[in-house]
Parts: sequence; structure tokens; C-alpha cells
Amino acid sequence: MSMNIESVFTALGLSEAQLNAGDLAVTSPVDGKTIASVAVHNSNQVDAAIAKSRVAFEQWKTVPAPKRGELVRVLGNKLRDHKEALGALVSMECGKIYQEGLGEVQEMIDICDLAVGLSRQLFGLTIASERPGHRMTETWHPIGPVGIISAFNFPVAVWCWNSALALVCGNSVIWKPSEKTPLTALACQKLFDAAAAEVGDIPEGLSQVIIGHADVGEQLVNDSRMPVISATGSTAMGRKVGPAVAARFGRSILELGGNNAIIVTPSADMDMAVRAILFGAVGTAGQRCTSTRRLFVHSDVYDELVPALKEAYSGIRVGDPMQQSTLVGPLIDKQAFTNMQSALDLAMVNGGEVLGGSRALQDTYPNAYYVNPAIVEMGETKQTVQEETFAPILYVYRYNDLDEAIRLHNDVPQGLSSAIFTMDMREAEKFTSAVGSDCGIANVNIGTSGAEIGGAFGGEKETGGGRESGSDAWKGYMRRATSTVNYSTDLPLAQGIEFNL
Ligand code: UN1
Repeated sequence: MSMNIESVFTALGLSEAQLNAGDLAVTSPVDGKTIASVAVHNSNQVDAAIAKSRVAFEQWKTVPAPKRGELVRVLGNKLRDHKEALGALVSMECGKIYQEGLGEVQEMIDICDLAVGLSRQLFGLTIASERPGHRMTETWHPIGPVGIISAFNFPVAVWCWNSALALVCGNSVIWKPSEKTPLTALACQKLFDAAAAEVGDIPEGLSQVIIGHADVGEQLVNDSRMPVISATGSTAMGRKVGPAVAARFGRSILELGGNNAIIVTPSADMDMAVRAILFGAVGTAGQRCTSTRRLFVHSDVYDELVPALKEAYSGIRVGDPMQQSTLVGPLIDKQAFTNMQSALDLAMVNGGEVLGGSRALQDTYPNAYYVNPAIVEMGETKQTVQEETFAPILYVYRYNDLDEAIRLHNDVPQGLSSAIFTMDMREAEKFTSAVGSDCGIANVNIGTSGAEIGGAFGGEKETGGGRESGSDAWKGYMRRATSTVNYSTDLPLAQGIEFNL
């Protein structure tokens, strides 16, 4: 298919009317041009969506889980059929390169597959009872409408991580995408509607999208008809969402900022390390929550690794994300560029040696913000950078002792992803052990980003503690019931209590 934006809209069933329905301007970071103006939901509409979601839930929770899985199976197939178009729209709307746009849709397909399999399990436990003739079990039940708040940088996959699991678990979902990327959300809604129509008999409003700014998200977060809120974004956003949901005894699944690092030890496979660091640090223009932001290099290999990395950086092609040769697309907007420049200024004040980081392609795209990825050599320090800047900046630190590197590694507020490059099994085991990385993801000989579906995804500390997309993350979308059944003719009390008249 040809990949101009009109053909992509058409392939995804986005109509002229829908693309010009309101006054939220959607700007493509590729060239800074407005590509649509969509309608935002007002407070009454959000309220109505929540009410509808509750009705849909009451019906959906009675559908057997494997039948619910059928809907997700068909959704996965719709995604397969529209992978190129949706991948292209992701690229055009959020600026990641087309390869990564395709990868994001593949991640959706993968979670659908996982959810379909799970729909035939969702298993509980049998627990030994201390009482004769008693059986104790734990069963998982649907919990209610799940609110999903997602960020611009993974505009579609994060919705699918949550909704594929939430739907097989018997819940309805309401999605509030980033106001920077509503079109990909509307496109996903079309695919969902098509899947629902194909399967038939799916409650209306089972999955809905609400468009708007932070106030729309806040309304969702504060509404006690939404028992679960899954929010992905900045730590600042999580600081608002977490307490608001907790205040009404709701459950939140938070996936917030990262400050991910790679440690390169003397025995590392340097070629592999360079490639992994490159993808981790500059992939998605440094705008993944898993992007590699800090690098610890042992003194013995510093002068081998860092020049090789600089050499690799010199070959990076920055440009139109739809061009096959491009490795780094634009930043999302001007604010992202300003934040990057401030972070680099601060690094220089703190004695960092900055390579790269300047604006690129300004003449071709005066209204878009392309940058040359930056390497900042910080030398040996007692504390590393504490803030996450959503841009391709890699802070490089020199270390001599692995324990000290691990201490510095962990000495940040965030705890999402981490990796060590080593051929020494003692170092690898230590890094993944209780005294090693304190992150939710701790890898060996692969980078910090690009986690696959199947493992639990998320992190500790200011990353928010939530887990999504694999392992037993499905339990986050269900409520647990412990049932003790007495099939004896006696009524013994637990703890041996005698209570007889
Ligand atoms: C995110 O940036 O919010 O591990 C998610 C990764 C991707 C997901 C990133 N699978 O980099």
C-alpha cells in the first residue's frame, strides 16, 4: 500500500467527518502540520461513557471466559490485517520510525494471543483446610470497568496490554489516550468495533475511547464506578492518579518514569553491547519509558567501548520516520526539545562533556523537532542523574568496582529497567540477585528496552509498582474470592475455638 496519510486514514476507516469533528488539533511531529481536529468529550459525555461501561460490564461478566477470548482472538486478527496501516499511523502521529510502529502493533497482536490463551485458564487455587470435610478455594472474578490512561510514546500497545487482559477477565474498558495521539486511539476503536461486529452479541460500549486533556482523565480517575485505573505516563501524573484512586479505595496499576541503565563490565561482548546501547538510547528518539539513560563502563574497557559507541552514533540517520533508512525520528514536540536542551545545559554545568544534542533538519522541518542524539560523559561521580528526560541523552559514567556501580545504579528514584553486559556468571548472577539491580526488569546481555510480551512489565519505586502484559498481571484486572465449603455434617470452627450452647 502507498503510505500517505490519507490512504492510511482510509485503510483504518477514519472518516473525514471524524477527522474534522472538533477543535483538538492533532499535529504530526514529523513536520509539525495539523493532520486532524477531533472532538473532545465533555464531562457529561464522560459520565455517560462510564454509565454505559457499567451496563456493558454487567452483561460481559456473565459470558464464559473462553467466549470472551474469542473477541480478543478476532481483535488480534483485525490487528494482523491492519498492521501496516496502523503501524504507519503510529509513526505519523507520534514520530517513531515505521519499523518501531510495526513492532508496536506486533506487541498488540502478541498480547491478544496471550490473552486468548489465558481466557481458557484464569485459574485459582485449592488450599488445604485445617477442618475435616472442608474445601478451601480461591477464585478470580471480573472486577468492573477498567480505565486506561496511556501516553503518546506507545499510543496503541499500552491500550492493548490492558484491554486484552481486562476483556478476557470479564471487564469493560474505557480508554483515555494522550491528547497528542487521539487518532491512533480512534483507529483502534474502529478495529475493536469491527471485531465486535464479527463476533456478534457483544455489549455496546464494552470498549470505549474518551478524548481530551487532563481533566477528562481526572474525571475517570475520580469516579468510583471505575474500580481499576491503569495509568502509564510521567511520575508527576502518577503522583496525582495514585492517591486519587486510593482515596476512593480503587486499585491503580501505575507504569511511570524510568531512569534505566546498562553496566558494561570488562568481560562484555563489546560489539553486542554497543548495538544494545544504541537501540536502547536512541530508539524511539529516547522516548520509551525503558530507554537507556545511564551507562556505567568499567575503566578497563572505557577507552574501547566509548569510542566505538561514538563511532556508532556518527552513523545514525535522523529524519522522516517513514523513510526506511531512518533510525531516529523527531521528538514529540517543542517542549520535549526544550526539556532536552535544559538537561544538556545542566549536565555541562555539572562537568559533563556533551557530544551531539543539537537540533537537526531545522531548514527542512522548521516546525518539527529533530535532534542529534547526545552522549554525555560524566566521568566518575558519587551520584548519577536523578531525573528522567524524555529525549535521546545517554549519560556515561566510569566505574572501577561492580558493587559501587550497582550502588550508583540503584541510587535513583526510579526502578523500571536495567541490564548488565558481562560474560562472567558471578557478575551476571549478582546483578539479577537480591543485592543487584532494584528494578522490575533486570537483563543480562540484552538492553533495557524492547521487552517482549509474556513477562511482567513494570517497575519499583517512583516507577509505580504496577505490572502489565505478562506473568500473573491478569490478576490486577480481577477480584479474588476465597471460598470455604463445608461438605461434612459438623461445624468445626477454625483455630479450634469451642462455641457450644
Ligand atoms: C513504554 O515506553 O511505555 O519494553 C513501553 C519496551 C516496550 C514497551 C515500552 N515493549 O520498550
